[in-house]
Amino acid sequence: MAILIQRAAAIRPSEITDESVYRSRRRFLGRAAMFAAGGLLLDPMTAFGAERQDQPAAEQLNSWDEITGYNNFYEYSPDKRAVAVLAQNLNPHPWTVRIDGEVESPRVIDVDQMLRQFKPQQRIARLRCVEGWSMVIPWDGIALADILQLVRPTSRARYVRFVTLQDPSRFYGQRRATMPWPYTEGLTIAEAMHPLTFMATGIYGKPLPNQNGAPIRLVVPWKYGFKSIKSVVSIRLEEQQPLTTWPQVSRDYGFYANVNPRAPYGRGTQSRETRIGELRKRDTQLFNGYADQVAHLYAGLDLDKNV
Ligand SMILES: Nc1nc2c(c(=O)[nH]1)N[C@H]1C(S)=C(S)[C@@H](COP(=O)(O)O)O[C@H]1N2
Ligand SMILES: [Mo]
Repeated sequence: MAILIQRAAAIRPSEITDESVYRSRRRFLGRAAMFAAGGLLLDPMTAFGAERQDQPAAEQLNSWDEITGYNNFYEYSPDKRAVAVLAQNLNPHPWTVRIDGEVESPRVIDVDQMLRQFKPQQRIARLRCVEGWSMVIPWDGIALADILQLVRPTSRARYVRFVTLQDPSRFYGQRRATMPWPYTEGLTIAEAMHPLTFMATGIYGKPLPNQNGAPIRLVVPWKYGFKSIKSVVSIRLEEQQPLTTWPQVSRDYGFYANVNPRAPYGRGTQSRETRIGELRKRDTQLFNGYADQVAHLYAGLDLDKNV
C-alpha cells in the first residue's frame, strides 16, 4: 500500500486529496496491478467493497487539459472546445476591478497588486454546469468576504452584482447580440459572505488561463456554473436584487440557481450529471454536495419555487 500511495503521490503531491490517491491508483495501475503491487492476498471484490465504504468526501481532480480545454465563455464562442484558442487575445494585464455601491469606501483594485496583498489559497471545488456535466477543479483564490471587507458594505447592502468586461474588440462574441452584454451575475449578501464563495485567480497553482476567466472570476461551488462569472471588472453592492443575464435569456433560469436534482432547470432535468473524464453518469447532489455548509442560507425558502 505504501508503495502505491507514494506512486500516486508522485504524480502531483500538493494537489491530490485522500480519495484521489485511491482513485488515481485505480486509474493508473488498474485493479489487477493494484493487488499485485500491493502484495495483497485478499479477494479483490472484498477489498474493493471495504475501500468504498470509507470513501472520503473528496474526489479525483480533473486534469489541466480537461479544465482548460472545455469551457463556456459566450463572449468568445458557444463552442466549448474553441474557447481556449479564441481567448488567447484577452490580454488580462493590467486589469482593475471597481468595487462600489452600498459601501463606505469604494475602491478600484488592481488585480496584480491585490495578489500581492492577499495570498491566494488552493480551494478544490466541484463545478456543475446546467448542461449536465461537471468537473472538480483545484482553484487558487481569495474569499470574496475578505475582498468585500476592504470596502466596508453598509447596512443597506443586500445584494452583490458582478459584471464582466465589455469590450467587443477583444470579446468577439459581444459583436453580436446573442446575449444581453455585458454578462451580469448576482448573489445575496449572505451568499457573497459565505466562506465557500471566492474569487479565483489561478488553477493548479498557475495564473488563471484566459479561457477560464482571467485574471479574476467568481466561483460559487453550490450553484450552477453560470453563476461563476468570468473576467470580472465590477462588483457593486446594492439594495435591490440585480437583473442578471440568464433570467433575461430564458424564463427557465432564476436568480438563485442552486444545484437541485429535484427541480428541472434551464434545459430540463438536473437529476444526473456526467463528470468529465468518466463514462457513467452520477446522481446530482443537492447544493452540488455542499448542503451541510450552505442549506442554512435558505431556511424558510421553498427551493423548488425559488430557483
Ligand atoms: N462572463 C462569462 N462568465 C461565465 C460564462 C460566460 O459565458 N461568460 N459561462 C458560465 C458557465 S455556463 C459555466 S459552466 C462556467 C464555466 O467555467 P469554466 O469554463 O472555467 O469551466 O463559467 C460561467 N461563467
Ligand atoms: Mo454552464
